[in-house]
Amino acid sequence: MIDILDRVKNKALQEKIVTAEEAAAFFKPGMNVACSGFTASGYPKAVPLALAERMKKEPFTVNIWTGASTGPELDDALAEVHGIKGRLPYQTDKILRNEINDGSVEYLDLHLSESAQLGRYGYLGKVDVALVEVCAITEEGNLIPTTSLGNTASYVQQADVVIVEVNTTQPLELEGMHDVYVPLDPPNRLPIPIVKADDRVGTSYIPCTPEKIKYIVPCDVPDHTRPLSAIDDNSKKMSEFTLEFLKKEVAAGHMPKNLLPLQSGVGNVANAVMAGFVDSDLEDLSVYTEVIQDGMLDLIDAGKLKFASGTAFSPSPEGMARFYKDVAKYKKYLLLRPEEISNSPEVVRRIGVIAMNTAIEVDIYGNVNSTHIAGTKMMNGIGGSGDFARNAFLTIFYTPSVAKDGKISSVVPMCSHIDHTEHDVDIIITEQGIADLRGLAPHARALEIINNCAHPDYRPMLLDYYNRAVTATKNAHTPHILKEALSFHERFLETGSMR
Ligand code: 0RQ
Repeated sequence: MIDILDRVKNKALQEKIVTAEEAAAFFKPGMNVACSGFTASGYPKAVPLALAERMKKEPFTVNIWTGASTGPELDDALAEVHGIKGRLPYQTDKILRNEINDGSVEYLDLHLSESAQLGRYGYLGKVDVALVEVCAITEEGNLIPTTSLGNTASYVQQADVVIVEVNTTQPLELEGMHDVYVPLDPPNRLPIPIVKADDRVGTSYIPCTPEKIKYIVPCDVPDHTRPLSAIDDNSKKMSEFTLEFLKKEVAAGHMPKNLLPLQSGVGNVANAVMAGFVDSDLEDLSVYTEVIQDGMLDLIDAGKLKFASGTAFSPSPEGMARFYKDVAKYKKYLLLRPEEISNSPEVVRRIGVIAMNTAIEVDIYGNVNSTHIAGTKMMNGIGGSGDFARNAFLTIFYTPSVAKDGKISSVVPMCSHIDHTEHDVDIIITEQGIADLRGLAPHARALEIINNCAHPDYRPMLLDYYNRAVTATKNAHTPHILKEALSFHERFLETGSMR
């Protein structure tokens, strides 16, 4: 108890300390619950776990808004008791995914940079309660965030009622690692004055008043971040292609020797690409991204990182332990911002980000599907990939050329769902090679993608489709045979293989 009293600096607020069960009793069916959290970092844990217990005895549902995906104590626990009615703006949880795909959860898959603004305008309904994890509460009632910022500042701003979880496993040294800036809404919005990754433009806390705080709940459950998986051969090849390509860009004078600020997605390929940077002779790198992972700590330790700005700090459990051991050292290089700022199209375009994200499938003209399996089943969501892809200086998408043991080609005639259009995509990289689409019209794009990125097992089928489409359309601008454009997917659904 001593620890939590140290962390709640306002004496009057200490009266509001309750158990997770007492706080969970506050929730009513249909409430919009706006939570902190982005990836498995900085999300509330004790109250959702207690709420899930309550829902087991007394079934009801609420709507859960967050920054992005969260950890199992929130999404998994509530989905398991069928406690989620609506969910936004991103998720990665298996149970929740099944409920989204069987129609029992209504999922709003939103560009992350826009989700806070949609909330502020009331398009999503009213925030009934903001449920946020913090490190500490200041004398004034302001909130010191933990390992992510996400949409928390905007949710707290909108809420009349705030329930705060003070997580005693999060070190107090996290204070100072955040830069909280919530833009004004149009027509009063001003330029966001960030011109490089380490620029600070806001406060180190989330503004809040003691009156808004309804309950304070101690929590001793740590972030449940994901372990790193071993880098597979395909991801390693894609990482090597990336490094070779970026070196050529430097040699051609398209970017400085230390590149431009990097954004990388999450997952196997992203980890491999970051590992490639650590092993390279590149120096003085800067990162303007969403999720800061182990690779950034490795870059710091290797003396190659100037600065990394993100909205979530989400390394593996080993990476988190490494960070907690020396917060003071790593803090000099890392900063967390609201996702409205980390993913801001204005900033991403200004500073010239190199965006590196993973696709589910790409088509022969360079359209990208990041979200849907066979056009219908939601995987995770668009996340921040669209914020970066459209606005980056250089937009790279990765995918292994085949999925499901070669039964699926990730290069298809036409994507079964499109998240990023051909206009947004500069480079496609698979383990087969790299397609540079910049300056190419559709016919040349198709040949570049098929010849460099498709798996040899599928290359002849894709070339055959393209050639027949050229003939059938008499050389039209973007040749397609519409009744065959999804034939690869149909064949997979009927026979279990695209071959
Ligand atoms: O299925 O889970 O059953 O094994 O899709 O694919 O290869 O494990 O790759 O974990 O990196 O995820 C695009 C989903 C890739 C992710 C996506 C199947 C495959 C596997 C996962 P299993 P992998 P990853 C930053 C930016 C959108 C959001 C984003 C994502 C599963 O990167 O969600 O970019 N991106 N955010 O077998 C059928 C295909 C398939 C396929 C793969 N063509 N057809 N199944 N799979 N390709 C982060 C944030 O915004 C927070």
